[in-house]
Amino acid sequence: MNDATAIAFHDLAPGEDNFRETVLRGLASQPKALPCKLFYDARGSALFEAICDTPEYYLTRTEIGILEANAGDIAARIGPNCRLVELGSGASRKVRILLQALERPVAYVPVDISREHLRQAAARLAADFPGLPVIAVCADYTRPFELPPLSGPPGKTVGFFPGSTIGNFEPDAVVAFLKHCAKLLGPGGEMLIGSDLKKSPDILNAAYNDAAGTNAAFNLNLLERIKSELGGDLDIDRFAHVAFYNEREGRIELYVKSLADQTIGIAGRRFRCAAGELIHTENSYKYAIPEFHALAARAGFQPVQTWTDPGRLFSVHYLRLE
Ligand code: AVI
Repeated sequence: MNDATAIAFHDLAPGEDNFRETVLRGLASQPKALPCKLFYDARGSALFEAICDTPEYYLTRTEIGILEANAGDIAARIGPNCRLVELGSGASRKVRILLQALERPVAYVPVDISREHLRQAAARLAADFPGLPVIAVCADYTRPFELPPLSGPPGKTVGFFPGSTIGNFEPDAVVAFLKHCAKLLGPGGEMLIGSDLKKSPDILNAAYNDAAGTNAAFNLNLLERIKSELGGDLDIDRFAHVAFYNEREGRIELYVKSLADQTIGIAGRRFRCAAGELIHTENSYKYAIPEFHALAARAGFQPVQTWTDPGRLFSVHYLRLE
């Protein structure tokens, strides 16, 4: 490691997902469904950042407010000399609130699949926290991987998973993911996880249908990707963004809706879409606090403390492996 920058980069060479195969499989399935991880090309990632700034999407600013208001409390829970491992670290923004409050953190370990993004975010963070070793790991955090050895004085290894990204997993996949985090962090592992709460459908529906159309652009960008990367033969104007809260399932569901009888052509194959047909693109689960605790318990994690905002819009959970 170079002391001037204090950055190490471990490239676990995550396999590229095959966009074409995933799209062909999703459009051939009945009902049609495309996985939400396909949203995040460069434009999709920028559109998601823009969603976070819309007045209707309360999640990001509320979670930041919770972290800021309770940073001292969280830091006291974590204690001195921790190794903080952020899963899907992206721009590494929210973690700064924690790093400022923590007592002598031994290392910050951002884990992300996007190599260049990770390199740049790690460099920016190391520059802003001189003396803090930043050990970047390029890996697909949804699949099993191992952390590099993290030396230094004894302290906890704590996983950080903000943003309610956990809500984009199906509940069984949450349990599988937390079990894999348990293995990654080792005995006594602890986690800090942001999770959106159940609330009035009006607030939820507005968050995913902002007036400026940012969610719509984000969702329809998947069709833009199919057009530009796969030479897809389709007319984006004949599809619309649909998002609504399914109260029975406790989740926002996102779809692109076909506005006409039409076909999508890709690589010599044609997929018929009926007028009104929905192509599923994402679920975003909302958990009441006891529901989230019950899911975590299925993976062996016990709740230690949960923080919310005064409006009880969002929750941040501190969990410990039992
Ligand atoms: C990344 N994830 C937590 C967002 C969410 O709220 O489920 C993705 C998103 N989809 C539409 N708007 C934002």
